[in-house]
Amino acid sequence: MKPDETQPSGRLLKAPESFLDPTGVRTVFAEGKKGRRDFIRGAFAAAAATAGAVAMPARAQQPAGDPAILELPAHSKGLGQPVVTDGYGKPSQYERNVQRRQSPGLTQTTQASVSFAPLQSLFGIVTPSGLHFERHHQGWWDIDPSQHRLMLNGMVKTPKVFTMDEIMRLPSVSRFHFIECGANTGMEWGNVAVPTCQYTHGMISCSEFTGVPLITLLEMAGADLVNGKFVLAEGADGSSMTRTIPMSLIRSGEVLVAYGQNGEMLRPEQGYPLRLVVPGVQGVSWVKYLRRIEVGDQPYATKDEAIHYVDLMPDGTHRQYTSIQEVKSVVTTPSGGQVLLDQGFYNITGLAWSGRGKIKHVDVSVDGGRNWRRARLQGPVMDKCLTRFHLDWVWDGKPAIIQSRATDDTGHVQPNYRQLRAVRGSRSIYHNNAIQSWLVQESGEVRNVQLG
Ligand SMILES: Nc1nc2c(c(=O)[nH]1)N[C@H]1C(S)=C(S)[C@@H](COP(=O)(O)O)O[C@H]1N2
Ligand SMILES: [Mo]
Repeated sequence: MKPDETQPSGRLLKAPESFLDPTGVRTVFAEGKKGRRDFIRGAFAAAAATAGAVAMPARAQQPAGDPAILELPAHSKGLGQPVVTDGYGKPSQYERNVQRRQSPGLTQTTQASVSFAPLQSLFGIVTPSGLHFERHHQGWWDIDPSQHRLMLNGMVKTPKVFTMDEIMRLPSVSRFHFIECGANTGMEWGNVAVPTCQYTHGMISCSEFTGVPLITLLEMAGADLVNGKFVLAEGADGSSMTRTIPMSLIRSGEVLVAYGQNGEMLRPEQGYPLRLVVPGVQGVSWVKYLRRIEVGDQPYATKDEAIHYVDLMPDGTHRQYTSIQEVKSVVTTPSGGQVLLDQGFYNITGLAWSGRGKIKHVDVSVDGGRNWRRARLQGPVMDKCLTRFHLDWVWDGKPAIIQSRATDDTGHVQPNYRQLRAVRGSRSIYHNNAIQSWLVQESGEVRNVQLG
């Protein structure tokens, strides 16, 4: 085969660092075509200019903007810090304000049991593990993984007890999914307008989870996958969290026995060393500190699904096992508590998700729902995962009501409050997926408002 003449010969190719040596660069590309040579010469000229960056341009050539750019700060002149070898990397000291927090809308108890993720400060779709929302029914634990065990029993041929080592040597998968507490946005049912999107929607987070499909473990134990229609998942903490999971979800391979979160082991707050990942289903079913899976032929109606996580309907009945988190979205900027400093361009951005599948589209209104524009979805758009959306907006300084309305690929559309209340009444706690409204006031201050 004739060698590609536009490419330099591999034999002569130097390591990238030698590109600072002009003779080296010329030798390497001597055989190349003119265009390529010119490009490299240009790049080299740019590199030389950068190397001489300490020689600042004269003031007369200075571009528009902050003149302080010409003053070299201490960090450009001195020796920086050594590598961090003695600990775990931390965010910048200037990001101290980005924290999970307790809601001002909840009764403060002696031991807090919910913290909300700062959605307004996050980019993309992944929640940094240290900012993942928390919900503990009986506090969290840092369990010794060498002591932790997972038992499989019930309708299985061979009841089994797994150690962490035994689980972690099995074939694993990694998948991005959101987890949302069924009570997320629950305060808004009662028209309690908590101030920021951290408190309205911050009981949601999204991570890459790594683990073993539960179906693999069930098959190893010889589970009866014909008559076994449900499993019971049980946690090892004092709340003895127990939830029924339908076998239909497990058979698809979606439900994971997970130990990994964003490339490392789960955080203790998230159930270290083992948690159930039940994509699309409300957070309570994602049992943390997972210690037991029992296979059965009917739902278990445990305390955690008989008293809690039931929906009070307008006729006074309770709806049970409504576990899917329906299509929902929220604008995270501009959002409650933020201030627009000036008129002009703003990037409206937010998050959308559906427990039924992928986000198909998101519409955004800046006039309280009269007109809608299609937002740009930022890839990747994944199944039962947060999706980031954006919309260009020029604020004219007048009051504006910003809303987002998501549609998923099963055709479900996020309702407004009037539509939601018509079906669900106003005394519920769980599964509020109504359209959120943020009022941008003339002052630029953004407030949480509810449109009827
Ligand atoms: N063992 C155990 N699992 C649990 C809980 C718990 O208190 N104990 N809380 C549940 C609830 S209500 C939710 S919303 C999620 C919260 O998960 P996170 O704390 O990782 O955000 O975990 C669920 N799994
Ligand atoms: Mo929850």
